[in-house]
Amino acid sequence: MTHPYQSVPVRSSEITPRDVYLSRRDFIKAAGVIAGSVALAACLSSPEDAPGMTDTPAGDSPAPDVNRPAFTDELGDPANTFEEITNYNNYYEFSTNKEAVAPLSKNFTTSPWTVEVYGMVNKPKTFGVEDILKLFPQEERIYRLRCVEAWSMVIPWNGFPLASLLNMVEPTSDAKYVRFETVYRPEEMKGQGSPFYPWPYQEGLRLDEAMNDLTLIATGIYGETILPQNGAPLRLVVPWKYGFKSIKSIVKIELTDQRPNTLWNTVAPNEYGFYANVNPNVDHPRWSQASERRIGEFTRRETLMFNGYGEQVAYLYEGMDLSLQY
Ligand SMILES: Nc1nc2c(c(=O)[nH]1)N[C@H]1C(S)=C(S)[C@@H](COP(=O)(O)O)O[C@H]1N2
Ligand SMILES: [Mo]
Repeated sequence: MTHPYQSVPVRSSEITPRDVYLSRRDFIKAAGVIAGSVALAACLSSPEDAPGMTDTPAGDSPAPDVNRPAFTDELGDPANTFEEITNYNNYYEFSTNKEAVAPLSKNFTTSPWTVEVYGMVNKPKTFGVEDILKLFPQEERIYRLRCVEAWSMVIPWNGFPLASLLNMVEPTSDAKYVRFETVYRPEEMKGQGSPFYPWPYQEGLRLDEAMNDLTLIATGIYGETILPQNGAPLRLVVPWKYGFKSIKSIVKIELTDQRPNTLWNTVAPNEYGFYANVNPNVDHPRWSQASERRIGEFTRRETLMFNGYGEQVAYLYEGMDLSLQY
């Protein structure tokens, strides 16, 4: 086959095999980017690249990144490689160490799997993952993911708009919020043995946020079935909000008139709000949100309001004080 990553732009419909990313990974290892990024306890400690820390150990000279895929988002930002996306993960059910998540989640059971959609709906339904893949046409969406810890990636997801699934169960006029719940399986997810977190992981969106076309249920990455470390078999992706809103390995979706409690808001309400919209003007109490480190890059870049998706989502917050994340 032809090599898709030279100077030729790749159509997003073309699927890229993962082996072509391997050279990129070797490059990263050589440059010490992964090895040098200290994985601190994610959301509760300082950002993984606090001001003053550098990712590149002294002595390594930054080299031009020739292996960057030609896949780009709508801003022209190149996608991160499959290897980056699948080896640097926040997933506290497995580990608070980003590089340990991939090996620890390797044998996680993702089949059979069902998702129960219930609550304030006319047609509650429990979906098997195989039904979901048949019922909803899978699209490719290349989105930026901005973690609240001030690092980011560009990820080519495969999935479908959450709105398609919600429309099928018909929310009643009383429904105002959507609550999501991750599987609770402490035998397989050792992190769920930690008493410091209120397991299972929960998240929530306002119904209109959930219905926005950007809001995705992801089932794949780079055209491949999503791997356990990224939230297999299906996870939420809300690209204009901090990454912790994008809950992984969902088993329950509840329509409700009550604003859901979320794991991070419960653990540290003064640090992690319900809305959690990416906002460079509102600092985290312990670090700045004005800039971020794109995984694989050597200099920081400015963080964009709503992570660059303002045109699509600013209407949701008209009249709200955006300096309040709660
Ligand atoms: N169930 C669950 N979902 C989760 C998390 C988690 O620890 N558990 N971490 C969140 C955080 S903080 C981020 S930044 C993203 C990371 O997604 P990725 O590893 O696929 O890049 O997942 C989010 N979803
Ligand atoms: Mo995050």
